[in-house]
Amino acid sequence: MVIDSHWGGEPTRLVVSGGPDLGMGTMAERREVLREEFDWVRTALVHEPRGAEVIVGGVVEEPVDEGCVCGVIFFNNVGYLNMCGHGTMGLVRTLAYQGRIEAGEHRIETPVGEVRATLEESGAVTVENVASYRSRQGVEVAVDGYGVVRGDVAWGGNWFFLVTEHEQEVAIERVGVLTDFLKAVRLGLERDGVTGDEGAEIDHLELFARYDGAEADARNFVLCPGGAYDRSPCGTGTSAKLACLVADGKLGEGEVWRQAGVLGSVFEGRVKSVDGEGRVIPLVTGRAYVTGETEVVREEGDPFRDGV
Ligand code: PYC
Repeated sequence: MVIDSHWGGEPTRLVVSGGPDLGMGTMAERREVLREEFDWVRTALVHEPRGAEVIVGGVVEEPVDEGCVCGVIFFNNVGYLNMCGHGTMGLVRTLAYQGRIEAGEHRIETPVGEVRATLEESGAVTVENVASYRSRQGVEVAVDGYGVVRGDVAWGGNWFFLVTEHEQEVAIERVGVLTDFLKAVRLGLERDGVTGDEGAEIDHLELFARYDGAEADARNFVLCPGGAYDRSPCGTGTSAKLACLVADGKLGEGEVWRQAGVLGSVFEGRVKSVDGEGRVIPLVTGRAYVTGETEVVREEGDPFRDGV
């Protein structure tokens, strides 16, 4: 059984029962079992004809630590995620929809560590994400057809390249153009061997622009690893942005940064704390909605039952 939800237009599809037996290891260990032995779960749920490239999927797991409400492993159309902000908001709303949790703080295990999520009576969810930080500042990349762009490499639960200097207008009508631009930036990063720490692949790219209005401090456009763009402002991307703002001395503990996505939906980001090495504990608040509850059928003889 899967439950679908979305935050700000970005969908999340979670296996809540009947999923594969991944053992009782950590979420990082279970992610490898899922990848090696049950990748069809990912493709069946996220690829067409049942899914679409925009969907972030996940399996909800029994936690290792009984004090946690659950574990979760997120995936997308090309592979597995470390963490997912909008997906965690979707998970919390899904657990509440199922009657498994009530308002309050809940601990959740992910492949990159434990996160906390607070569900308000209003339905809003605040995710306290993993410690986030900027790894490299002002990296210049020569991008074919566009010239030199400059950005920061930062960790927010996934690895991001945050493009701050560019000539692009961020608007929903320009999704195709922005996607082409960030795909070209990705090729430049790959060519130049720009990575996250310890050679980790930079899987998400994020473009920032002014937001005209009082609701947000900036608008972003986020390209996900499989070529889809994030319809939401991206929870892990907002965490990476908070870390960069703190590193630049532009945001401090307790201060708020409101991040609009390309559709105009807004995450409220806050800096809970900063340690001596500049690692930020981000708080990201949003509101997810449940959109469906489905018994998945994989009919014998269907050549596309596990996705195209
Ligand atoms: O909200 O962290 C996020 C996210 C990652 C990919 C899509 N959304």
